[in-house]
Amino acid sequence: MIKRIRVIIIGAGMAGILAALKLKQRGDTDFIVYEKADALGGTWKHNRYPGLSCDVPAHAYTYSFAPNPDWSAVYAPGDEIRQYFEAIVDRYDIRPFIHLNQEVKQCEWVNGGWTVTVADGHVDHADVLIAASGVLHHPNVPKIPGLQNFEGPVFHSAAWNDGAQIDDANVGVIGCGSTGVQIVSALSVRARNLVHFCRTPQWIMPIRQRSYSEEEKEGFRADEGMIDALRYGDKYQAVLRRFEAAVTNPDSPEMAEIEQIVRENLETSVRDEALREKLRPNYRAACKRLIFSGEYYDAVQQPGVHVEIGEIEAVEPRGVRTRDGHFHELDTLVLATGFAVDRFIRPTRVIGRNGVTLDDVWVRHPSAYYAVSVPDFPNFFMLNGPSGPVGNFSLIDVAEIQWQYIEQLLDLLIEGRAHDIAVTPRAFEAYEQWRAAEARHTVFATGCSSWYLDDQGIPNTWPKGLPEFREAMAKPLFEDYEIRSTAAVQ
Ligand code: NA7
Repeated sequence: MIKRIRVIIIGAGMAGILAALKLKQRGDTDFIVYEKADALGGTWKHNRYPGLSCDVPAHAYTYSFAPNPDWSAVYAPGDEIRQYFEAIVDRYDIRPFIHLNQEVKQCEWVNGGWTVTVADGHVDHADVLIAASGVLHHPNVPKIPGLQNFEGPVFHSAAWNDGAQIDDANVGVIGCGSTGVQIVSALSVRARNLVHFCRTPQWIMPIRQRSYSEEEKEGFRADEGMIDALRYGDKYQAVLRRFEAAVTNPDSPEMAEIEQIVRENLETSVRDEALREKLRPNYRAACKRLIFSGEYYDAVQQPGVHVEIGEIEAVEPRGVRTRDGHFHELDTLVLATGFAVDRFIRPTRVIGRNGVTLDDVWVRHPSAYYAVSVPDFPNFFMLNGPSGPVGNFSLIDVAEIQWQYIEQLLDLLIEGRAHDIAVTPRAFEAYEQWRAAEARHTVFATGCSSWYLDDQGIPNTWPKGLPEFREAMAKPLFEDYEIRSTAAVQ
């Protein structure tokens, strides 16, 4: 017996678009995508700051089934990635299924199905809920004394203020994650004075950004195999495997190699000894998410660019004062201070069986069985949910692996073999124990602060490489799921 199920997808970023087009291709479900923003693209719609690019090579940060011969550069600029997703939505004809400006406020499991309430008050119903609401989404606005008193424009990197004075202005950038490093690299040739407030210095992996020539793009168009060779060929795959070996075993020769590369980058790129020592981190490479940049060290050695390491004392109406009493007069202040990383689908209220909410289950930190399923939340599946692979992988690869896994669970519903499915509490706990124990051995746990760590300081990440993730996700262990039949529900 085939049942036509209805699926609600929350979020029209990379993962939500993936789910939608895959369901459209199957043709055996009804589905709808709710997106709270006024346009699709998720991260690539919200982030528009100068210098934005993806630090995963463009041909690897692409849906596997929709290669793009037209990428302009080895590392694609953010707006080009946004345009790629727009083009995909049209190519797969899923725009009519995407409802913009529709923020989902609450999802509740009632009478064997999901009741979904949207901000405008309308209520929808579905058999299955797919949370594709992103990982790094809610800006972290730092609690720095006096921040609210700054007289010039002050804004978060994910809410870029196009009206703010940058060219020939005095600009401050707080934060030196991937975002702050990209912004500083881009603004170093535009601002009159640029101050990078960097609480904790970062290790920088040098990369060579370059544009693809027209001949190269022509080659990609004529022969998709050339794109595959870049993405799946030995060279790039070997880089990934070496990186995974390093991250999962900090004592490995692969980690020693990374440490040597980033140390050498610092030694050879930064000429002034005092600046070099200021920029030298006191923790292991890749403990924080490794920064990929071929430009940052050059940028901070430009005239008019200054790096302040350490804590900020206070923001004052005309600038920023550091702990040593030094005052930097500024026209514009950019907060590249990262995101609230424990939110996932929240603040949307998700209520599972017996009134249990995600806030209840995630009271310590967000977690999910293989980053996909949570006990007592039947037919609720996440893409890029908590504790998934987050190292310097392509999250598109991760979402595709997760989707083919989720589809196998959907098949049980569509084929009428189940009415609802959720991981059992036992399997969830066993998985979480294994994952956390393994994660303690990764480089992320070697003594630095980062957005990977949970409230206990344990990396809230998949603790192995991508091939292991792919293998583990190839087929669900159905014995780990509570699979209820229609009869049991009625
Ligand atoms: P990240 O990587 O979380 O970096 C945030 C930065 O902001 C980091 O340097 C923080 O310093 C700094 N920060 C946060 N709060 C403060 C306060 N209160 N004072 C000073 N500095 C502060 O975010 P990104 O946006 O750069 O990158 C996020 C991800 O996007 C990245 O990993 C890629 O996946 C893409 P800290 O290191 O905590 O001392």
